[in-house]
Amino acid sequence: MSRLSLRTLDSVPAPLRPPIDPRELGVGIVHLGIGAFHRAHQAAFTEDAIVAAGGDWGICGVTERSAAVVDQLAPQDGLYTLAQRGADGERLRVAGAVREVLFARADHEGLLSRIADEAVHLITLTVSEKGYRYDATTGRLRTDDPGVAADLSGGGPSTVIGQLVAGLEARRRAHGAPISVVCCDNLPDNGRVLAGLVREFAQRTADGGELPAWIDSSVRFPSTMVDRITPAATAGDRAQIAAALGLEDRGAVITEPFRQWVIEDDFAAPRPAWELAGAITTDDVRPYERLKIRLLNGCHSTVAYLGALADQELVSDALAPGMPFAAVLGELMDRDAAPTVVAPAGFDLTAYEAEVLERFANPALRHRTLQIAMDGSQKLPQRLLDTVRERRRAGAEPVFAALGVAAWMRFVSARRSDGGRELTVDDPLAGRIGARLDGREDPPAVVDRLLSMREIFDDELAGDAGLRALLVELLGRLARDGARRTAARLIG
Ligand code: CS2
Repeated sequence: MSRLSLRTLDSVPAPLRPPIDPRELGVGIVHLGIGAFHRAHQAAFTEDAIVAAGGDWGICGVTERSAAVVDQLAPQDGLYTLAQRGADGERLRVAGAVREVLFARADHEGLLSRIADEAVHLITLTVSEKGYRYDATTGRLRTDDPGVAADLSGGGPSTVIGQLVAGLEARRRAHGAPISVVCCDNLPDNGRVLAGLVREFAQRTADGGELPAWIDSSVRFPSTMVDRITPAATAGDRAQIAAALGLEDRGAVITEPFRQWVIEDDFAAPRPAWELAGAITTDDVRPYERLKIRLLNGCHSTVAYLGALADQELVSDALAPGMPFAAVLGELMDRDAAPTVVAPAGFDLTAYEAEVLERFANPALRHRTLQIAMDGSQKLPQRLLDTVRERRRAGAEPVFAALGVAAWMRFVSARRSDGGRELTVDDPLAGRIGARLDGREDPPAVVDRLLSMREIFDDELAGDAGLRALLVELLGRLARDGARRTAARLIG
């Protein structure tokens, strides 16, 4: 079977072809971290914005950790199929906004010259929580991280922040045209966090040079809230899409119909008319951001650990009727997370909560609990621990958010499901967590040892005796009764 590419595009059924002409599109955006999420989210918004208002907003997608995406997309001239799966079936469309792909580690010069290109006005990022290499409790760069340290001493650059600073310096030297850097990861205050890291790195390397001042005057870092559930595509998905397309597509992406992007309208240079594609522009993203991270992502991580412990491969299975987990997530949102957020004016929180559960239950998505369980140490602080801390300050006992934390503790300490299946801890801190636990599985020891990890739990949480008791109790129940029965009793 031939492969999808510009050459074969004409053989794709007409309604499935991109609504723009990819051949005509110049590159205006450099995107760091071109995984499935970017292709389902910002690339889709960008393509629709081009349809609505034009502009040379083609994307140069940069892959950070492996060349796999280059192997998928370069032979396809950046084309890939977006398969949107909802209750009313599947909608396929070939997406055309990605115009080139490069592997940062293999082509530093290519990356720097793209960032320095005057036709480029935006750098967007989806490099996941761990890509920022920062300490979530202080917002500072982790200079003890070997990659950061190597970049600071003039290597690579191999880290995202190192690449950004090197690219911005190349741009300043070339012509100094303003540019916006848009973080699209699930971090609170993501634009401000990223700006802080870039400034800190620039100050450490530029030695009083002109870069920090140029960044202050010519670069903006708007915050954004992004939302679209995008599970990893499987070989089965690719085979099914190939059958519909009549072409092989190694870059196909599966996603849900829902998509949301809330963007702080603070740009240094032109941008696509994303609002014409449905994005919300605002001067304060924070209410949306907190809401999404604490309700949706907090629930996602909780159902990932509880579901994996209960031998549920898919989120939709864990939330099927008869399972207790949907009710647990409802309580988590209602009782624990919602009281800690201030919803944007006119926002219907009850409808939002119902929609989150409905989206998670979408059986066509086949989202694996283990995919979401990855990188827990990087996700827990903003997804669950901020909620727990705020509820404790208000004198409450956030049982359901604590259950999510306890389920993570059970997951990383037992490393097997209730049915005896092996569970792998895929996390940048996996080694440190394993060393700290040292094989202990008894609840008080597990709770104390994990609470003592300052990379995850701050002093306030670690010193809260009431919280410790709650976690010991919940972890004890998970170990004794299993995730399913523990959840059922809590909602009983
Ligand atoms: C998920 C998110 O993998 C995860 O940790 O919680 O990727 C989630 O699917 C997205 O944030 C939805 O917008």
